[in-house]
Amino acid sequence: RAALEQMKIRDVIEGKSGIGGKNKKDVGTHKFWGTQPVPQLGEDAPEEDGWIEPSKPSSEVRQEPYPLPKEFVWSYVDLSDDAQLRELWDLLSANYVEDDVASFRFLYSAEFLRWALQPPGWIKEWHLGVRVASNKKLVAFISAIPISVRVRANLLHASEVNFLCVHKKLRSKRLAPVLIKEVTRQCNLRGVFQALYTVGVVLPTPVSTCRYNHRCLNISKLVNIGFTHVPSNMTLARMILIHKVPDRPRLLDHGGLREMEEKDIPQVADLYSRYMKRFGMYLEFNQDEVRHHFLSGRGEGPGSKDSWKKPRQGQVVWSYVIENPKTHKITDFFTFYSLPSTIIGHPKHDVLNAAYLYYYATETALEDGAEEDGRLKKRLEELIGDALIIADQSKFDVFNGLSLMDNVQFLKDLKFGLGDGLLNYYLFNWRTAPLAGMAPVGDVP
Ligand code: MYA
Repeated sequence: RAALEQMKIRDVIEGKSGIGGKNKKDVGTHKFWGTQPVPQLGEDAPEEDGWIEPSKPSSEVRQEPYPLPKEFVWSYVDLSDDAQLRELWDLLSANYVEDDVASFRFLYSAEFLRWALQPPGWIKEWHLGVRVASNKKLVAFISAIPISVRVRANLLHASEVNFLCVHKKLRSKRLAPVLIKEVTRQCNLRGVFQALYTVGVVLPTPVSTCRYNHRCLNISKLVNIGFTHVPSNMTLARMILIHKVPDRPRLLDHGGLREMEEKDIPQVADLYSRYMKRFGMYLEFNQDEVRHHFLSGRGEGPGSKDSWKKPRQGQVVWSYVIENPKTHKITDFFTFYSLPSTIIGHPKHDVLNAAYLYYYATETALEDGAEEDGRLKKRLEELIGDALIIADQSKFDVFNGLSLMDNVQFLKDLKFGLGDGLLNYYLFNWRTAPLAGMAPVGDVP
């Protein structure tokens, strides 16, 4: 069974499963996606990487917004304004992504939305809302943020599109294609002609497909809400025992583990970029972006030696480094973020507190032969094992990780279980052959 599970993970990262699953429509039935500059389903892998439609000067880009049905108007959502941030939160918390059987719905916090949508260089016209003309209620949204994404040999100045949402009462009216075309126009006006996005369903055409894996922490709650079940050969008590993690991070006392600080940014940025070169697709981060993604979402309150025990007020991201005490060199780091879900219609529990593994890097990966002789696996198990302990102390119920980067090295031995969810990665207006191991993108819907 173990071997089978491992094989499933491999199939997924190599793009063999997922694509062509139950969500696949026949080639040619995508009325909208069939008209867009994306590889169509069933197309052969390209011989060379490159754009599908050429870029054009902004004067040649359509100057007027795409028309909406007459009862709606376009509206930029200004997330620096608390009232508008609240409107977006209201829309998403009631209408955003749910699982297949509508048991859970993502519940992004307001702090998370600001963190995800206002990275360095964010553009106000890329936070695009649709309101009802008569009462100004926000009923749909789409966003883009600027990114530099490396895809094999090319560095693309692109956007990352996320938080596409149409109010439940307005579904299936072809509003989503209008939102996508308008955000494309807004990107084009800024000279951006490529985009990256992740979607649970299969559209034309994923560049890679990853599977979610879940490390259960709060077993009683997860069993109670139906997130997981007690296997027939086990009792609940035994399951709790098997999944118990230590109380204190193992690398804390002698291993050099501490919270990341401002002074670590240059070293973390350098380690990140050297480590990421191992993958076929990843985001390039400059130091400002490292600061934003790893430090700015940490909420209120000073850091303390014991902060691993307790989240701060409004904390979105948890970032830790390993510093060699003699040389002061940062040899490793790991980060994870908080993305709760509403538990729909449960009598006792209303929120699932989930942590998501975000970026990590280790010098060990860059040492000769470390992958082959098991050193990399051992180091990653130490690092991510401590991430699990910190998440457990911070009262997360579950810790999620995708089957990408070096994750397959540790997922099984750290007792992650395979989830049902797949996440498809897409590139807009860029052809490249399917990609296996790659880095996570921003946050994942
Ligand atoms: S992924 C998260 C998406 N959001 C949700 O799942 C929240 C809950 N669901 C909804 O709010 C609605 O169901 C949505 C669709 C809004 C998803 N991505 O208006 P419709 C195609 C792309 O009648 P609705 C995220 O945020 C569908 O195949 N296309 O449908 C990343 C069909 O086209 P075709 C999607 O259900 C978003 C058409 O839309 C998606 O009322 C990246 C039907 O339209 C989807 N998730 O609304 C967007 N779902 O007939 C692309 C359905 O051809 C960005 N569809 O099959 C592209 C890059 C743009 C920038 C380029 C810059 C250069």
